[in-house]
Amino acid sequence: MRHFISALLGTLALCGAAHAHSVKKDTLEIIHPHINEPFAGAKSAAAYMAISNEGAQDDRLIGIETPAAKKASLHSTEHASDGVARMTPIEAIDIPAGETINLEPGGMHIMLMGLTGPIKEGDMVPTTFHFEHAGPVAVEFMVDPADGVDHSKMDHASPSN
Ligand SMILES: [Cu+2]
Repeated sequence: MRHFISALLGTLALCGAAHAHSVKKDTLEIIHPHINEPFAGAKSAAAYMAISNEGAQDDRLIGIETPAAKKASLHSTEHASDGVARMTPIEAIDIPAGETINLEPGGMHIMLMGLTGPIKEGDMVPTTFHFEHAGPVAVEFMVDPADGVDHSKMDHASPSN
């Protein structure tokens, strides 16, 4: 199946390893970076993955760029006492040595805001991750089936989101 998708998207391929489910740079591994297909017309989408650091040095994810959105932000989710989950922008995501950090629904995630075009299941969305120590890493988000959550309607702490 992966080969079939790769063949379809061959013209978009940036490099040979880009369609694998994980991306390695030095001792960092970004595992299954993905977006669930957003609703048609959605202005934003959330991306999830796990990032493991098998090295001896702590690292931090400090930013993401993608042509698929006007802005990509790092978000945490805080669960208030009223039961409402609110997402707030964070400066960086720490990836301590020897640990695996999960970016998942209800927790930290990457928010693509101001989508520049439709994102459909099966697409590969190109991005560049910036790590404090490992530097820039080319990563593609795989677009998985819709999860039924209209992320754009979730409560964001900042009105500019
Ligand atoms: Cu968010």
